[in-house]
Amino acid sequence: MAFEPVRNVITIETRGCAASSRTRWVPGSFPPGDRRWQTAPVTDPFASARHHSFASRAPFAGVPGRPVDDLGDAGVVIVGAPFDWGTSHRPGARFGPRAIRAADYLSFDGARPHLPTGIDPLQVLRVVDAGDVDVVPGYVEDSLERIAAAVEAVARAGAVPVVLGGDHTVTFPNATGVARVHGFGDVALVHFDAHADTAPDQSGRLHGHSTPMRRLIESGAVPGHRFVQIGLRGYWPEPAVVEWMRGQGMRWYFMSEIEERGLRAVVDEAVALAAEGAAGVFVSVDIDVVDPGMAPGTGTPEPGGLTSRQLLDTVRRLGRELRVVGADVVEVSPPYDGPGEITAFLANRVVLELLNGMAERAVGV
Ligand SMILES: [Mn+2]
Repeated sequence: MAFEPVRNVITIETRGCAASSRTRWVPGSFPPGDRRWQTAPVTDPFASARHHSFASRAPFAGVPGRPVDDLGDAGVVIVGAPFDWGTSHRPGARFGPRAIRAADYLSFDGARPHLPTGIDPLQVLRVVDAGDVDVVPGYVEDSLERIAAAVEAVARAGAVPVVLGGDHTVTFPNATGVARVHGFGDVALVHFDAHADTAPDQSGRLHGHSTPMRRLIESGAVPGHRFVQIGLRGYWPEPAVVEWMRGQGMRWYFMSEIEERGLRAVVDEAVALAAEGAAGVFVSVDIDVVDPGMAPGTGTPEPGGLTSRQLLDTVRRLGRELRVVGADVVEVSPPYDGPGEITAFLANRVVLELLNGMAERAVGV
């Protein structure tokens, strides 16, 4: 064995936070239940911040904090996945969950009545925040397993997980966790991105932010014909990969097609495709779908994207028109953000607008 940790800090301090079921007691350390290293209530969902300086310290919009193993009657659960060791270019998305939660000028009171509708999605959907998954920096597969376990626990409790990334690698465990509950192969995935994220491998390895959609298709969690991708552009992936995507029955809308046909017509079609025969829909928003002029704080910026207004309206519409069973907002990299935290503010509103659409659906407006 290469090394043996002498203290059991992680196991004790994270009990009750997002992925505690995956932590294990290490022989030679303090035994389970030993409270010597415990300085916070075991149910604190933000305990992860005690040993990860990049983890979140406070809940989204001031909603109640609840650990994933004690969610009560929550309808939607915010979960942070501060993971960026799957990036191919600029890192920093590990700071995303904290930045998205912090980018907010309103009261920290768990209330967000929407101006156009008067509906408060945080109340209607009984939104709580489970803090950040206790990831393992540098260890890709351990971290992805913990994220999948946390998301699965939320879905199994009957709630909708909304995951704050993190680089896009996390959509593999996110959608897998949801599919474990709602049915492998039965969940559709609406994917906003400049990139298809369907590479066969990244640097010869299975997991990275260029491969999650490929892994989901190959594992059967989300089959190709249940994919709808919106906003693709630029110079990646290569034609052979696009050919593979076509063979899987994936559907995608390039920015050029959106410009030509108009966003409304494209989303009409996307909604119909995603709804067809699916038990529910997972909405994955890579913030780089938006033009880097409005969302510069991201790992692989690609000019010529959607406007923030277009993305906000579209996610709200999806929440209203589809049965959303899970979602994530990923690739916010605060170290590269522009003046005024514009990317983090946008991501915060993407979450709220999606929730608004879901709340409108729930109350039937
Ligand atoms: Mn992506």
